[in-house]
Amino acid sequence: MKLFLYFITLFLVAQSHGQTCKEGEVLCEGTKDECILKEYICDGLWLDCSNGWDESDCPCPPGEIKCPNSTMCIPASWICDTDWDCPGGEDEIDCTDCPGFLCADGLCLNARYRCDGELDCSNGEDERDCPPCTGNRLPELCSTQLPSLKKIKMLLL
Ligand SMILES: [Ca+2]
Ligand SMILES: [Ca+2]
Ligand SMILES: [Ca+2]
Repeated sequence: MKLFLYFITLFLVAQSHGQTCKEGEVLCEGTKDECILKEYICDGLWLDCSNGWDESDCPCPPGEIKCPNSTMCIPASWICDTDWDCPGGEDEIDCTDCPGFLCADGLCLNARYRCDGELDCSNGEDERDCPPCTGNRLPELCSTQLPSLKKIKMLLL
C-alpha cells in the first residue's frame, strides 16, 4: 500500500511540474506555467508574458532601428536629430554633423539643453561658461548640480 501511495505521489508531482501549454501556445521562457498564444510573440504588445519575454527579442518594424543595450526601436530618422530617444542617448552619439552642442564624449545635444541648468553631457560641459543666471529663473534653479529631469524622464519611459 505504501508503495502504491508513493507512485501516486510521484505521478501527481510529475503532472504539476510537467506543465505543458495547449496546442498553439508557448511557455513564456523564465516562467513556470505562463502560456500565451504564439501570435502574441512580437506583436508589439508587451506583457502578454508577465516578464515581457514575448517582446524581448523581436526585430524592429521596417524603417526602425534597435537602440543599443535596449529592446527599444526608434525610427531611423530620429538618429542624430539632437533629441535623446534611446534610453542612454545612444542615438545621438558620434553624429558627425552636430547642429546643437557637442559634448566631449561625442553626444550631440539639442541647443536648448545648453545652459538649461541640467547636466546633459556626462561631464557637464553643456553647463560650463554659461552666462550668469538671469531672467525669471530662481537662483536655485541655476545650479548645475540638479539631477537632469530629462534623464529621469527617460528612465521612467
Ligand atoms: Ca506580445
Ligand atoms: Ca534622436
Ligand atoms: Ca544642459
